[in-house]
Amino acid sequence: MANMKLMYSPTSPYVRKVMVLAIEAGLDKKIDKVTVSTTPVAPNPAVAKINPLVKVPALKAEGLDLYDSPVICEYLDSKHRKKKFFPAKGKARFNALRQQALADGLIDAAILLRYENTLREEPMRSPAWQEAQMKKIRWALDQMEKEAGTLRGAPTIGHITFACALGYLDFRYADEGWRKRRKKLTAWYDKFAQRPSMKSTLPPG
Ligand SMILES: N[C@@H](CCC(=O)N[C@@H](CS)C(=O)NCC(=O)O)C(=O)O
Repeated sequence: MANMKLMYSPTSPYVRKVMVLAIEAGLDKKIDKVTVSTTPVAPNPAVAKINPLVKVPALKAEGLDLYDSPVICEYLDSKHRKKKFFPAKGKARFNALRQQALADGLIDAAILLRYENTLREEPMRSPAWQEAQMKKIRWALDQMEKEAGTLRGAPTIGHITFACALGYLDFRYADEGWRKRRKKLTAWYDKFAQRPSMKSTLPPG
């Protein structure tokens, strides 16, 4: 298989999901990373060529243009012979997909909030809207704490997405102190974060 081309940003938690899975699967050497910057107010034409939604990650592989992170992760999972990160069927599969959706949803709220705080002009910002996004983050965290005791065994896409979401909160929302009153999730994350795939994809700074 020829090398794949990944539209990449070192600060994107969705890109991090893709890279963590690629490293865990032993596929990272097959990925050429193209570092790009793209935001809703400054869409990057090079990203638009692959993903009309102009978001990263976007992957070019075997003549396919692939986005978004769940699709790219599932594609990569189909390209290795180790234990799969997407369970093949049954409850295990749908639980892992739901956990991915839960943690992706947390990231979505965190990113929207960051765009509001950094890209939208001050007079247009809405405290009620900001608070609503923050509530989603906290509710998602509470659910993740409830599930932390079940996160054992070989990592799934659910585990990887939980970890990337929590890593993003450490990176951009350290003041939120998500670890407070979430002891099980903290213990699970602190261990998972020691994996080489997590350590080598830490966002800069
Ligand atoms: N659902 C997408 C979300 C991707 C996303 O929002 N990426 C951000 C960077 S962290 C982005 O490219 N934003 C640019 C924009 O929203 O225009 C995924 O899972 O890949």
